[in-house]
Amino acid sequence: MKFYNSVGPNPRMVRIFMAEKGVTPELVDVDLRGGENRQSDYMTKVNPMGQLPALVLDDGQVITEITAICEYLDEIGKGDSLIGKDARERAETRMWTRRIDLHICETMGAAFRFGPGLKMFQSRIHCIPAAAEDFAQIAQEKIAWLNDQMDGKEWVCGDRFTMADILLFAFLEFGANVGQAVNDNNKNVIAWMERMKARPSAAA
Ligand SMILES: N[C@@H](CCC(=O)N[C@@H](CS)C(=O)NCC(=O)O)C(=O)O
Repeated sequence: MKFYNSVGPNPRMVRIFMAEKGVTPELVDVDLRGGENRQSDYMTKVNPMGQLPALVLDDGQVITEITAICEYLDEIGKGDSLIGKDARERAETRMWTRRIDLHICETMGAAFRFGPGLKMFQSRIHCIPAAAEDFAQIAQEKIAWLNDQMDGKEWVCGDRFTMADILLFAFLEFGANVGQAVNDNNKNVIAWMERMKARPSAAA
């Protein structure tokens, strides 16, 4: 198995997931800043979306989109499932994962690509620089909403550590590095961040 890796929160999310599940594929580093992922070689052979990461199985099948990659790794990796042991748990994990993905990761990512990352992204995707600040604000509003939802909970899904935690963590740490740090008022999220940082997988 090969994992096409780069800088950025999406590959990191999967690296953390792999560390939790004891999966160690061969890593292939791709020069994202230099735009290697937008060259025809990568787009025709690996991911026609031109993004990272990508997981290439031994039979050549390519899996992209981080939550899909993690769903696959969850089934082949070691230990307890990070999605859930039954239909009810899996639905809960996917509900939170989708909420976090749509409302926090996507808005935070757009704020970065249209703002501080504009120079790199303007030749790659349709950018709306005037929307950067609004997307950053929406991300913060949703983090505040999530903070209320986290009251009394150890992890996003209560006492179960899941894929939803890993997704949120990778993006909130990314946000902190690009001018979108979590507001200090969000005490539940800040305390949860410390629990996440204490896990060995946070080094991935
Ligand atoms: N929806 C994709 C998002 C992947 C993504 O946006 N990856 C970023 C790296 S964090 C990327 O490839 N950026 C460079 C580019 O778009 O040229 C996923 O779930 O994997």
